[in-house]
Amino acid sequence: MKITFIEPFNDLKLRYGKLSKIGALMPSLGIAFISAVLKENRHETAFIDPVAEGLTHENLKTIIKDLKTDLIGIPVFTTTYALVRELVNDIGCLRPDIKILLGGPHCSAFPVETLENIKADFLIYREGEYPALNLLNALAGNHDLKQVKSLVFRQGDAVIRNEEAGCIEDLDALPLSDRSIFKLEKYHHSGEHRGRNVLHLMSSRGCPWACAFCTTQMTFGTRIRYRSPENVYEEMVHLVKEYKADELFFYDDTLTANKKNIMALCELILKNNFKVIWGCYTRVDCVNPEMLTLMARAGCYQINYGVESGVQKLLDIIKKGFKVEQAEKAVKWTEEAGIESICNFMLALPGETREESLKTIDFALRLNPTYAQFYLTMPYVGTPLYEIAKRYGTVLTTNIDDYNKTPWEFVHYVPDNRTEKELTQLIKYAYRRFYLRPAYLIRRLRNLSRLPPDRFVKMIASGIKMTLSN
Ligand code: B12
Ligand code: SF4
Repeated sequence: MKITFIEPFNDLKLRYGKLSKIGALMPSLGIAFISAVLKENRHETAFIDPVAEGLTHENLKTIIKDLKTDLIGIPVFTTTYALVRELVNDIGCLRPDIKILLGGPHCSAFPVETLENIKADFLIYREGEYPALNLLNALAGNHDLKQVKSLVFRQGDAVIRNEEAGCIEDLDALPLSDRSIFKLEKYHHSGEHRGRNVLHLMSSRGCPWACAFCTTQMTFGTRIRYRSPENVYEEMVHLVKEYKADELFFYDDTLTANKKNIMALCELILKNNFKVIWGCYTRVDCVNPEMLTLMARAGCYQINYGVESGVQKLLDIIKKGFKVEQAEKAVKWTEEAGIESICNFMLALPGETREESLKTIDFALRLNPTYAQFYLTMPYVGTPLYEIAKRYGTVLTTNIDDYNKTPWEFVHYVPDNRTEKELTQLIKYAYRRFYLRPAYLIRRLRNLSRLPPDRFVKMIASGIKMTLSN
């Protein structure tokens, strides 16, 4: 069977607002994994990304009219829900003969409701690789769809949800993700990356922490499963040799969760004298100086931390599970190891007063990471944060179509005794305070020269736009 994956029209302006010039446009790693498993089992796959390929709505419609495929697969994020609904309606009008399959983070959070409200034929929740394979096999052999675990499908007017497939236990058994379906030259990473050809990979899935705002566990569960360091190393080499990647970025939620594994991976890189720069996401309570020094020696040049707040009471409300002091230590150790740090902060958390917002901004200045990103709190329906947020303030919109609005330009949530107007000003104030410090600007100008020149110019222009706009 042949499945064609189509991304919805999520253009950069919609995703990043004023930061659209430096925002990332990356192909979906989830689809690359599914494609690899399907191809290994003799199915055919293709991929269309209208934004990356510069298509207009009319171009895409023409392509869909002539499409030779048995199935269309569409990823759904909460941010792209409205766009997917539109795309599914268009496909339904143009090609009622093609079946449509949905999957992705929003489907894992709301499997039945999503298929009830979007007129697709099938939906797969949680990890998609083997359920997608089982669905294609079932369709090819005309087998009973009730046997396909993690599938949601229609039967007459009813929407049927099959039992869950469970997590993939042996991640090494998965084939290397399939990048050949992407037109990789059409993509770019966000402005702060040094590489021109940045490719991403994942060495683990799942997360045992329980931050109240997060939806990762709905797809990947609460237990971390790891690929072996040898298997991860093999993919790193493959991406550099086959795809000429000049930077790799790990999409693991917490790359350093298992100290033994990350140390072993770094040792492998060093032993083989393998040269590539790389970055990752991790938690501030999962690093130490010894590990960071080894990571730096093995090519790590950038770490992205979710610091969220400088106020312990607020960190506790969102169940972040670490102490403010741990963030201070982690950023200090990271910079001392010669690794850039990116710290993300959530402003207007439930229960946050104006004084506490200012305290978080001051904290960001004190940490003095290489980059800081400030977001206004956006409580996702279905997360514990959504219920907590209602207790401490007003969720302004429950309309899912509003979730595609950027959390640094649109106010989704107002804590008690605060106003929408004040929060709109606050986020700009945070960026101005952080980025327009003379000492910071001097430090950055020195280091920005490590970026490719065109990206350097875009970073400066976007920074000015973001910090000075009304
Ligand atoms: C990398 C990343 C990004 C990249 C995007 C890169 C890309 N094109 O994928 C960047 C940095 C740009 C980004 C931005 C944002 N992100 Co993000 N991001 C991630 C991250 C860390 C990794 C994604 C990934 O590749 N995962 C690995 C692959 C294997 O998983 P997957 O894509 O989910 O795919 C699996 C299944 O979902 C399913 N599947 C996926 N697609 C499909 C399609 C079909 C047809 C089928 C059948 C199955 C299927 O099968 C796959 C294999 O098992 C995840 C966290 C995570 N652990 O996943 C958050 C995550 C996806 N992001 C999230 C969010 C909230 C955002 C932002 C809104 C953040 C913000 N505040 O601005 C923005 C959205 C921008 C926008 N408006 O579109 C949420 C999504 C929540 C949701 N319900 O939609 C996540 C889950 C983080 C979280 N902790 O909650 N993000
Ligand atoms: S924010 Fe990170 S650490 Fe917290 S639950 Fe999500 S993935 Fe886990």
